[in-house]
Amino acid sequence: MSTKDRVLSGIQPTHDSFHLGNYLGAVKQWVELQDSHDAFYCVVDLHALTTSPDPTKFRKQTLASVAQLIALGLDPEQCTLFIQSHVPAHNQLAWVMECLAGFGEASRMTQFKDKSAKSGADRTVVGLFTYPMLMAADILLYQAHQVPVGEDQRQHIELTRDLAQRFNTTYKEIFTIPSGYILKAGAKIYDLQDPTSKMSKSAESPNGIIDLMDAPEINTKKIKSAVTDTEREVKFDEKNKAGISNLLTIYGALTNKSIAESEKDFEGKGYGDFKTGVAEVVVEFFRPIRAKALELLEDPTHLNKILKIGAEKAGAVAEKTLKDTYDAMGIIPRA
Ligand code: AQP
Repeated sequence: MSTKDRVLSGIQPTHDSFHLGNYLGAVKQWVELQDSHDAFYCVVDLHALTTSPDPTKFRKQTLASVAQLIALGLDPEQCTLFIQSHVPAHNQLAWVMECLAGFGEASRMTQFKDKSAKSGADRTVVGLFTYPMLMAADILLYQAHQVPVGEDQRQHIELTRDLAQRFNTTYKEIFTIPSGYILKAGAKIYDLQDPTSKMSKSAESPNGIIDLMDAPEINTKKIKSAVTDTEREVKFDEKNKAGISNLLTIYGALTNKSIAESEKDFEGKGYGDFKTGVAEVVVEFFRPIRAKALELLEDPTHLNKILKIGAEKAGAVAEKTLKDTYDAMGIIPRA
């Protein structure tokens, strides 16, 4: 067994492409952590069912998500890459988590409150309410020490910690208590058209989202049309210059420069030149990744082989935790 600390994270296959927020907030850290940690990463298709996806599109998006993760730098030899539904223990432990979580604490999850407020109570599925308990199961099954996610997931990680602690004190010390691995810079990338809202796959308009699978011209146009302010100086000031600050964060994260260095690159330059500079960096960063993802998608057999190995490795760890959990709760194993 590996002596390295373990990490786990997941991403939903809800769209044809991941966006820049998914990459900078989460996947960039996944790639970095796969060498130093025993890393488990999954495409959380069961979570995505809360969005009632079209079955034909969903199949494609799930495989496209796997291809993008590999193209972004996940190495299936270094990490365990799998699809959540291929390991049934996720659903099984989720039920245990649902029986531990209080209705009140689940009702306080802001992601549920925001999303259900958007679609209205009648169109909100129960799965959206129980989503954080499935996420807790994802994490706890693998005894993850760290969970690399964006800022929007902080509350779900806190709930996971509470549930793990509650289980451990009520029954037996089964679960590792995980911590969020949330960076300061890049943990929240904002919509280019509304730089006070997070860049989000489900935003009403696609104009503020940079999708990694989009053609370079589309992303260049979106960056050049990003909302800024009436001033002239390229300076980081989240309160008064949200749009410029967001672009500086993106530029710095993709070039591995600090905010001060990024500001310096555009000293004395206007917003037009700045946007052109950011667009070039984004487009050149994603160009080879998009090409690699498209190439991988031409060979689904190869991707499925990777996923089979991933599911076997993940299943072995998950089943052991589930067995220990059931045992601690007094559930009799099948003879
Ligand atoms: N804007 C963001 N900035 C930083 N990190 C972000 N993440 C998502 N948006 C941002 C991080 O991406 C990872 C995968 O999240 P997910 O599969 O839950 O993605 P999502 O929530 O479907 O992505 P969206 O775009 O935010 O979708 P909707 O609109 O459905 O809510 C997570 O680690 C997340 O923190």
